[in-house]
Amino acid sequence: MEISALYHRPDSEMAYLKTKDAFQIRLRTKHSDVKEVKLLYGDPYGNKVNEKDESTWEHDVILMEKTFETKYHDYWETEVKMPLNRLQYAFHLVGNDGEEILYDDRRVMPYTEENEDKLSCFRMPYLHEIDRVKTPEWVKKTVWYQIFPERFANGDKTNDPTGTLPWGSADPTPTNFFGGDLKGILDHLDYLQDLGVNGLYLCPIFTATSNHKYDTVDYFGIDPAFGDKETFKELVDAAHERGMHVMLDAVFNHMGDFSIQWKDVQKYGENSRFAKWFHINKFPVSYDETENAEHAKNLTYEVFATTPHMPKLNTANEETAEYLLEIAQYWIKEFDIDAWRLDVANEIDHHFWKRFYAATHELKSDFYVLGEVWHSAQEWVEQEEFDAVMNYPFTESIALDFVKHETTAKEMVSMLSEHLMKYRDQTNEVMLNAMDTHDTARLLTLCHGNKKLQRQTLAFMFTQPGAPCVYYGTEVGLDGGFDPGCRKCMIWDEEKQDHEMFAFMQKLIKLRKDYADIWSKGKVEYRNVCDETNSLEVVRSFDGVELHCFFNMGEKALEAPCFGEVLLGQNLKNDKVEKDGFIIVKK
Ligand code: ARE
Ligand code: CA
Repeated sequence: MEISALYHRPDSEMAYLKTKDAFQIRLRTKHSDVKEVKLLYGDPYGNKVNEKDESTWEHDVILMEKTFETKYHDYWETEVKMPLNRLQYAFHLVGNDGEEILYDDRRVMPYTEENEDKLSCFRMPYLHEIDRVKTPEWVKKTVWYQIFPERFANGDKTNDPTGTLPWGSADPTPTNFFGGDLKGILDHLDYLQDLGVNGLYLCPIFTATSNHKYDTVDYFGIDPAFGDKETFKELVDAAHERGMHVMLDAVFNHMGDFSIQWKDVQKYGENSRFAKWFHINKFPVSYDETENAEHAKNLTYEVFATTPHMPKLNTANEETAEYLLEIAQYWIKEFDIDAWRLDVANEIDHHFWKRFYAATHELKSDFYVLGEVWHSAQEWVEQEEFDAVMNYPFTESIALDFVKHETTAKEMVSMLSEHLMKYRDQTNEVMLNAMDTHDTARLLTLCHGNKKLQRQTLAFMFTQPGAPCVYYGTEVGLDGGFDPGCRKCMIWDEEKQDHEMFAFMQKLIKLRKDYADIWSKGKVEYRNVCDETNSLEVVRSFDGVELHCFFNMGEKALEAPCFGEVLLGQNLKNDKVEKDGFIIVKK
């Protein structure tokens, strides 16, 4: 047995309170190396002295289930309910080579009955509910719709900035405007309700100079080109009436260089009352228009990426932190928003995010905090900083096989499984899954216009743990390359809308909401994964119901009916679909 591949860590995603009385334990072993794993578990104070005056540990034994297999590892899981809120445990493994071992907190021993009484167990000293990672239930039933406000709908021409172009009259550029605003969103809530989405994720709406508003000038103001606070209040209230939640975009890593704070620093240098608000290397601050990595090295102050227009905020400075925390609370107290998406979240200090999480949850206990992190993010979600992150590593793995064919079905399943095992179940359940966003090329363009492939890929994503997010316009056939190409004006001309795609998305979203518990909380199994045909079956099961979904990602398979296509047919009769694609099995 490959003992060096064994991995377990208590009080992490490997051993945690899943619900207030169910304790989840995972063990990692080398792939295809171990035949059986038993968990020995019990009360740390469960030792008894037997008639021979020997101390024996009274414990229970439970067989662990192999739930995920990846290219290099197998994952074994079990759930234990403890009469007392404390637990110690160890693993008894049987290798395919017949070797039997005990694996505990300190060592590996050959398995013998005597050694069972010599265990130095892994320990969860006390399972405090207050320590449990909790995530908001409503997010598990949410299908998000991401809106780039400048390009969704122009509901009020009186607020159009100078130079606004006629809607959809030109390709988007980093600097042009088409007049999208909050009124445009408000006017189309019925449309969104008809589509079926129940979560609105808005890109930044506060006063800023660019068309994307990530260069904030005033966090307490609605950008005049987007409307005013009355309209925003009306929008949030109308969304709530429709059972929709509202998530705003908090851009706290940097401010725009037209902000009064940065203007003051430029004018007064180190005597500015905001001198400590930023990461300044040298006074006076100066920049020229060049935006390149080489230039960034010589900047007198730190910026987002390499753009001198986004000076980086010093969130470790008390006054700055208090200012940002006031903003975080203001939009909850005054407008009742339900969630914040945190821009460039991974580049702001953990200390600030802990304060931010506390400040938001002080006002709403089920508030949702979503970090924009494009890589593994255990350190933020395992403590009270983020509830989840934008699940790019997960969705990019899907695209690697489905869309780019750069990897095989088995490789994709390995990456998806590895990713799921990085997080507690309750965190996976509230991740935000998007095949495309305002920062990536649109899925339809990545599929080279192949709508069948696009539908299959979206359908697959909708069967996974995590709240799906539809990027505006996907449902009507909007395409587009990398930023700014992915920010085209929404298509409102019914003649130009893809109505078949709209109907498909409506059914996919309805299916997701009809079986919300299974998709979000259900057990995940990837079965019949076949590299030759590039196909697989996803089985999701919860509370006695199993959903079997079949996917073909191969070239020829695009002709075969698949889960995505079946949805169009909607042949779900008597628990059995006539066509290959989607079968409901009730135990
Ligand atoms: C745009 C162009 C740039 C150009 C710049 C010129 O994309 O190529 O240099 O304009 O001004 C906002 C605007 C963008 C703008 C950017 C800079 O929306 O249009 O860029 O400001 O002015 C990384 C970060 C991630 C960040 C992306 C963009 O980790 O946090 O880069 N995403 C957020 C927002 C953006 C926003 C900003 C940050 C700035 O979502 O919309 O940009 O507030 C890999 C890496 C990731 C990387 C990702 C995308 O996957 O792993 O770390 O994300 O690629 O590049
Ligand atoms: Ca407008």
